[in-house]
Amino acid sequence: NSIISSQNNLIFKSKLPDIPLSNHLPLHTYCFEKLPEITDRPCLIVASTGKIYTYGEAHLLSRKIAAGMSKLGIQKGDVIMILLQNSAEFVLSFIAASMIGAVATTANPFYTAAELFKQLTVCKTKLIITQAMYVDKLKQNEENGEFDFKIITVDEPPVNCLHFSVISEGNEEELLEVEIDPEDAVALPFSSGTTGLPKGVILTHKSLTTSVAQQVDGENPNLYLTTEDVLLCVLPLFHIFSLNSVLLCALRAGSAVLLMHKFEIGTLLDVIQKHRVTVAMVVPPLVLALAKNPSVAEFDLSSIRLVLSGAAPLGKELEEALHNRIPQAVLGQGYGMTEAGPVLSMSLSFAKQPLPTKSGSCGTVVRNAELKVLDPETGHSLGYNQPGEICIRGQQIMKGYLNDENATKTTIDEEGWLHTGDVGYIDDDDEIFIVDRVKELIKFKGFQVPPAELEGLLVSHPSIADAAVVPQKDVAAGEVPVAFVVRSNGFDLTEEAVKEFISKQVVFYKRLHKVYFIHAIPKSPAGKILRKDLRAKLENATQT
Ligand code: 4UV
Repeated sequence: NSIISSQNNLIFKSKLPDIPLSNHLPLHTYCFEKLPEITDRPCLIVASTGKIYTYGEAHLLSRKIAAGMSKLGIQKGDVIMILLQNSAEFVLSFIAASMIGAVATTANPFYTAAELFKQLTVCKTKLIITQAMYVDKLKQNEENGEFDFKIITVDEPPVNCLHFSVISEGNEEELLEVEIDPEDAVALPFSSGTTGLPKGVILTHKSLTTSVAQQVDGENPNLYLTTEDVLLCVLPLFHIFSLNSVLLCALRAGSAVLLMHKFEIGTLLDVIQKHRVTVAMVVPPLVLALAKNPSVAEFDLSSIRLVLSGAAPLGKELEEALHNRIPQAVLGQGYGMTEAGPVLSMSLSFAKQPLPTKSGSCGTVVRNAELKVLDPETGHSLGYNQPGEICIRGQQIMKGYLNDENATKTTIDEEGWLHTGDVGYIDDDDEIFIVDRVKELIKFKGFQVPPAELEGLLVSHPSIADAAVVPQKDVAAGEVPVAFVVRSNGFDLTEEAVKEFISKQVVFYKRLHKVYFIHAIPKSPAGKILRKDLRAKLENATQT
């Protein structure tokens, strides 16, 4: 067993030995370290057009874009926003930003203008790379706020916007070397973490190179990828799961990345068959589609050797149903959290020398990291088979939240432990099982729905006195947000009106699925919403 006792802490480690980390390197240097050996291998495959970029081409184009960004005035430490579906432009811009020491913040292109406004305000973005159809939302913000950003579109640019060629036709010979410290930020995804509103998560070059190394480096990598692999990249790259475990891991290993800009089951099956996808990173709703959709039987999925599910709990029955569909593939889970860099654990069935794993487990803690399970009552760390809050420590975790010292302090304690807000236990074989979540977060198909954001919107309604938003279990989405609402005057406000009020202001997956009117929101003496009570109320309501 891999438990050690130190200073009153019971600490779990990987069953794989620690490895030397190359985390002194800037992210782009680390990812393209083996470039000379793989220059002509496919790096990016654009599913919609069939266009292939070799490693050599991808690297050269990134250098051109980096030079182009510099010429536009982007400097070390500046934040650029990538507001795109999965595409070659997304990938190349991300790498280019790293090359000049800039920081890429990513956002969902489907966000409303108001949702984007918050992220733009916090980040002070200098440049936004997007598509013409999203420019209106950005322009609305330009009028509202004190912004000073340039907009580049990958398609025909609207007025006052530039075309992507302005940067992609940069002269790589003019690219100046910038000094990059491993502690410099490179990515700035947004996450609400354990409480409150979405915050900028500072991931440094060191965080991401460490996380990728923990997965794919070493003699016996935890996630064994080769230059022959073709990875399915259908999960959005603006979320850290796809960015890290699909894109960056693939680049480091020299595998090909098959970019799909959206999920549609027919197209997905078609491109898996056509491009002989070997590795599929998925979320549970995708497992459901692959396991249950009748059209799956019409396609040849025999190339798939590995399916990694993450971002939300995967039920045993679903895992078994998928196994029946693609019996040759190894199935398992990864467990991540944006703030954790992001990967905490991964199935050892994906290792070069695989170990047997159990259905329902989220794998074993990654190497070069420490994990402990905290008793929420006593604050003591727990041993095998006892559920508590999962905490992780290692060089991969975030540096902190952008401009939010308080939230950083409540998430990473003085000893460097990051508290996840997830409840789980470690079984006798060192496998992690997540059983509950003590944080506020709701996950709709793996997407973050921060209750505090919806509560803020609800109480801004003139007829709402108080509100609380909690998750309700849902077969297709895992969880959906539902609201408890206290009306402020009379009983005129209807469920429909509340739902509509919210849906106008948020991206589709944050929409309320049900509204319950109550007289008062249960709160602790300190004024905290008693979410557990509300969740219990829901369970009773749905059982009867
Ligand atoms: O911050 P976030 O949206 O981050 C993620 C990241 C997921 C992964 C998964 C596998 C990878 O290899 C990887 O690179 C990234 O989802 O949400 C974090 C919360 O999502 C829940 C849990 O509550 C986290 O704190 N979650 C994530 N993975 C799992 C999960 C899982 N396998 N099982 C249950 N819950």
